[in-house]
Amino acid sequence: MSGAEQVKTQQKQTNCRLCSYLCGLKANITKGRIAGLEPDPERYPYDTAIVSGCHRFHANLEFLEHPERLNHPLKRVGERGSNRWERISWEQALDEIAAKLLDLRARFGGETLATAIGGPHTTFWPLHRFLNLFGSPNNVGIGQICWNPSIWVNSLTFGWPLENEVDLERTGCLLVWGANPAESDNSLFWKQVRAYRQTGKPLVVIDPRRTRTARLADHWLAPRPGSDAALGLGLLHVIISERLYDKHFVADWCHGFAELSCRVADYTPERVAVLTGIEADRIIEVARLYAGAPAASIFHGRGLDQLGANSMEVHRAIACLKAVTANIDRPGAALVSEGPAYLAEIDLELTEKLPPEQRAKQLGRERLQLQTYESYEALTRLTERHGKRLPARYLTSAQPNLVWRAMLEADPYPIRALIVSGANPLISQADSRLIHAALKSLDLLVALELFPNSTSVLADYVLPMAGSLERPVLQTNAGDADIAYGGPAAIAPLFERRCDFDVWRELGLRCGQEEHWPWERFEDSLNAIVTPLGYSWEEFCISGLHAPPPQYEKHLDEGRGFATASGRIELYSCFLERFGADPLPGHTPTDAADAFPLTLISGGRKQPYWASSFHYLQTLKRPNQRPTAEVSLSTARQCKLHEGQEVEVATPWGTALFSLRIAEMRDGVVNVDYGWWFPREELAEPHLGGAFVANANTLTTADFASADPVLGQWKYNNLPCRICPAEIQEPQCASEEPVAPQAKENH
Ligand SMILES: Nc1nc2c(c(=O)[nH]1)N[C@H]1C(S)=C(S)[C@@H](COP(=O)(O)OP(=O)(O)OC[C@H]3O[C@@H](n4cnc5c(=O)[nH]c(N)nc54)[C@H](O)[C@@H]3O)O[C@H]1N2
Ligand SMILES: Nc1nc2c(c(=O)[nH]1)N[C@H]1C(S)=C(S)[C@@H](COP(=O)(O)OP(=O)(O)OC[C@H]3O[C@@H](n4cnc5c(=O)[nH]c(N)nc54)[C@H](O)[C@@H]3O)O[C@H]1N2
Ligand code: SF4
Ligand SMILES: [Mo]
Repeated sequence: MSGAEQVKTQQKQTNCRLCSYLCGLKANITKGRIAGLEPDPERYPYDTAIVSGCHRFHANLEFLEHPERLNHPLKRVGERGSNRWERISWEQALDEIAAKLLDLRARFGGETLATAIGGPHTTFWPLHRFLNLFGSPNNVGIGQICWNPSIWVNSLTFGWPLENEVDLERTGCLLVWGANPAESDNSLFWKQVRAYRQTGKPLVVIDPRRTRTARLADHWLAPRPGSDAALGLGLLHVIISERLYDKHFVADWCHGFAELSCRVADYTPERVAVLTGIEADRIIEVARLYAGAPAASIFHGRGLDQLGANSMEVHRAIACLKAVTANIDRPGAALVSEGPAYLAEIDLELTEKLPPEQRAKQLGRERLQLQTYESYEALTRLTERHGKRLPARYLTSAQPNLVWRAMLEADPYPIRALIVSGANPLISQADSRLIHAALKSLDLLVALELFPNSTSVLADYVLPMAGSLERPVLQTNAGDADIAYGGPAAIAPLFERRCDFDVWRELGLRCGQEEHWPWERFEDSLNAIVTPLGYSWEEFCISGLHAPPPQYEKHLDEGRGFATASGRIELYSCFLERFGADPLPGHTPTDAADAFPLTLISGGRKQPYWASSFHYLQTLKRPNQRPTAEVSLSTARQCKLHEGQEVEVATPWGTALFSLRIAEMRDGVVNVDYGWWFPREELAEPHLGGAFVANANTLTTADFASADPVLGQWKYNNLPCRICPAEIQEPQCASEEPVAPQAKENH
């Protein structure tokens, strides 16, 4: 580098924001532009090889400057979905949206506005703050099928959520259950799992597919999808009947051991073998391994959160497994998290400002047992004994199917407006066709987005958001632990892009919420969040991490115990009983459907994509990567299908097309990729970027009537399906490059 160039180049700390790890980076900035990026060895994940080995890290600059990025506010000029827009100013966009919202609220009440969010792409408390102050209980999230079951279960069993991150150095046995960190993590945790395995300690992977994670294991159990709760009860049966549990810990700290023993008495290994398809001996072996280790851990994932009624059940069984073996709050075992020492999300989202009469309008509350404001408040009264409060946002989020139906049918009241932020519901929420009809019926649809997509093309206004490197980031684990990490933007947002915070604040100011938006800039609010820790946002950014060392056996502190009604770990849950749900873990068998003899898993993750994100990026394009449906060799033979063939997967709710891949997995199971659409194809109606071609969610439903009443839980896994050769169809391409799976070219 020449001397002149050195003067001009400035190095700045920043973070990658292309997944929720927020890896620490250093940006080399020349003339206000990022000339290059490198991993920062001083900050998470403290290992430059991990960041360099991440495909998405290398896509950051393409992501920042991609020609398709949204750079200016857009207003629809043609028919909804015609993809014809005019560029307008921010002032005009915000004034018009706020005026429309106020008009709709005057006519239909605050509940007429819904919001839709997705995974942790952005900071969501500003959205909730706006929505609560506006007076609506209608946020559609992904909580129910991503974390909520375990957050609810651990809170009502142990008095607060457990950390899912595992202390791999000190654990003596690791169960990875319904998760595939080889594809979904691919960062520090996956590296630690591999290092753990090299020590020779046992690794059990419970997954119908022999994933890369399962290939690392010395024990791979492949249950029938949806039978995990039965497996959990079977493991408990062995541990209790062989007296492998920790007698002292159970006597001192567990409530309802006799009732649990009674419940699991029927779940003999032989019976569980029939229910799960796993041999009885292997169930016994894993139970002994887990209970016999000095400290053992269970890491669980979305495979268990997306099973309808069985999601709560399996998490209840897992909580009981941890409790009876005393694998709680000890090194190498599950840790009861602390509450945040910084300004907690619950104090930022202002749920207490949502008036009781508006809470009462929560859809489906008469049927739901948990996932209501009433249950949330009852839980909070317990956790407050330990001075902790969970954010309400995901424990009360609306059941999506009821929201889409209220848009279409105005029943029980009309929902006329939707603001989508950090989500692509047409692709990632269940029942894409229903969602499509619902979005088309609205008076106002606004998308806060980085790239045009199948949802945003249906909007009235599209607002351009700042993304990775352009905005500061702070991840607070959804407010359930005393951990925070993040860092500053490398550069100011390009073009007219803005942070999500700015949009919610500006809308708030226009909707009479002035007194509740004291911070002018996003950074000011971040400063307020970290101030209780004793430093400023700028000082926080130096290490970018607040993670005090774990405290163990906190229940032993004078008079503390667990924050439950009994003060002990509730194997038998007084809380569930109070709300009319089964107080003990159980198992709900799946009904067989003759016309759909196979079982669908809709959404095993794959690198380098993240749900529907990143399909624009050339840096991430992999030769031959296409949306696939995977089956075992024997299932392929039975269905007379071969590798690479175009296949149609059908469920009672719809069909989608994939390329067939033969994989090592349970017979009779089909796993399809999720998140697929084709940004290079026609985005206007009716094609919508191929939103109905290879979209796993045309195969799913969140129908409330058949959802589990505890959380309103629907299924993405364990769905009835069939598979057959696809009719070859003509691709519908807007560009030269044909990419849909029907096309023979590779993606
Ligand atoms: N069939 C099936 N469906 C599933 C799942 C499954 O396993 N199977 N998994 C579910 C799970 S666990 C999840 S978390 C969801 C994920 O679903 P979503 O969270 O909806 O994920 P994406 O489809 O990637 O959409 C995220 C959108 O946010 C935009 N975005 C990124 N950063 C920002 C930002 O800073 N601000 C704003 N405003 N927008 C931003 C991206 O451009 C992208 O369009 O999908 C769920 N759906
Ligand atoms: N590359 C990539 N990484 C991601 C994402 C992404 O879209 N792409 N999404 C992010 C998000 S939103 C999340 S929530 C996490 C999820 O992280 P993970 O939970 O690790 O993700 P999945 O790949 O869905 O893993 C679930 C596993 O459960 C298995 N499974 C399915 N049904 C069952 C069942 O009935 N029983 C059992 N025991 N197993 C079952 C599936 O075969 C699959 O291997 O990943 C995050 N990371
Ligand atoms: S995409 Fe890769 S580099 Fe970026 S935060 Fe995630 S793991 Fe880190
Ligand atoms: Mo998720």
